[in-house]
Amino acid sequence: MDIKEIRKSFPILNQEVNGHPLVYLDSAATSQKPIPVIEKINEYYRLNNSNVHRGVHTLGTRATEGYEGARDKVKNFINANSTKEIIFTRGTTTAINTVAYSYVRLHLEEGDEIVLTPMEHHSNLIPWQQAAKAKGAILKYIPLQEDGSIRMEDVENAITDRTKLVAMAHVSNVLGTINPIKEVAEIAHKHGAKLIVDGAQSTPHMKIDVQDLDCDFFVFSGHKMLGPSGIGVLYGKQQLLEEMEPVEFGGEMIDFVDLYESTWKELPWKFEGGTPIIAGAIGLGAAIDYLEEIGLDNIEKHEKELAAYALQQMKTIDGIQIYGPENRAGLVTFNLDDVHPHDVATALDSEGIAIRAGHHCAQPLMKWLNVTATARASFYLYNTKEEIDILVASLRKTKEFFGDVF
Ligand code: 7TS
Repeated sequence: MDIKEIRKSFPILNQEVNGHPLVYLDSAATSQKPIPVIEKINEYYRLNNSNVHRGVHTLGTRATEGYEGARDKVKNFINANSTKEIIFTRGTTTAINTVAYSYVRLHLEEGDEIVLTPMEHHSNLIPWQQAAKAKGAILKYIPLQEDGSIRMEDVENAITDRTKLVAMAHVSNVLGTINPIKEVAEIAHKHGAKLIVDGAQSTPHMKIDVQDLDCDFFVFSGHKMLGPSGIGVLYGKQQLLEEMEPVEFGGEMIDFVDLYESTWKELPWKFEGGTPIIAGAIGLGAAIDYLEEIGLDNIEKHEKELAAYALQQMKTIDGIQIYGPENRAGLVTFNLDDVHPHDVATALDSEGIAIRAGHHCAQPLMKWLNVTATARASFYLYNTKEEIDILVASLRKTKEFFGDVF
């Protein structure tokens, strides 16, 4: 993988921020976009813009082909069985809420259990709290080990015949933990439960095969994988999606409408009420082409190397606390002594380094870590070891500065 060449595709990286070359280490929040993605969206609006699935005119046909072509790319990208299983949504959050409102509320009864982990992003937690409250169901949590991983025997203990659903992040956005989804799916299915996987932090960084994982639902966001914001994907096994009622009603998703009764289109369109996210889907398709050209295996390997190097270097900083397991995805979450993470992020920003600070939409996990907030550096295919050296040098400087203040 030629990182220098790759970086040429990301014009945003080639700038100074606060008088320093930009070091962008916040891709877990959102990734930057390569020129082919920007140009594809540009081309769509310049040449092909039209609404889909209705016009018989040429632009309408081009827009429809672009939109449905993107669906086909997504299907191949995650190895789904059929494009009927690929629903375009606004992002991970909307996809999870769709399953919570439609599938889960349909099947959930009083006393049923939903099994989660304490590492979930709020988007994979609050929809289940709300569904459980509405139906009198119970939330159960698989405990975390000290390093932020889960043990299979705890998974075995948590999932029982009363479990209707297991909801789990593939990769934690805070700890970088990579969860054993395939094994969890097997246990869930043994008990007749369904598994929804939050793939927001895995899909951009590793090869996903939903048939191999055998999860029932899998969701992710385009903006974290080089695509535009406002587009995401809900994958569901066809039979489950067939059973489900739409959540949004209106144009585009209907078959026949009468004054008192209506019927829906077939999959996947029954879940895509209103004019869909056409340019977003086309942009996501271009992002998939770009990722596939470089190869997910190469990207994963590069990020693992960066994470291992960052861990090794950051550990040498006096007073640093690093969270998460040794075997992790491409991010490092940490605190620097008593310096507030917002102060760390502000100090780094003054040197052109972008990291995230805060609770990372994982307040229960912050509580478990016994902190109110952390700092997080996250990596992607365009980051380099040199950038990690800059981060580490700047962290040392920050530590010394605040050390003098305290
Ligand atoms: N699930 C996980 C694991 C995430 O990391 C995020 C976003 C979401 C769900 C929600 O995705 P959305 O596209 O619907 O917003 N995570 C982060 C983050 O870590 N920093 O900013 C957003």
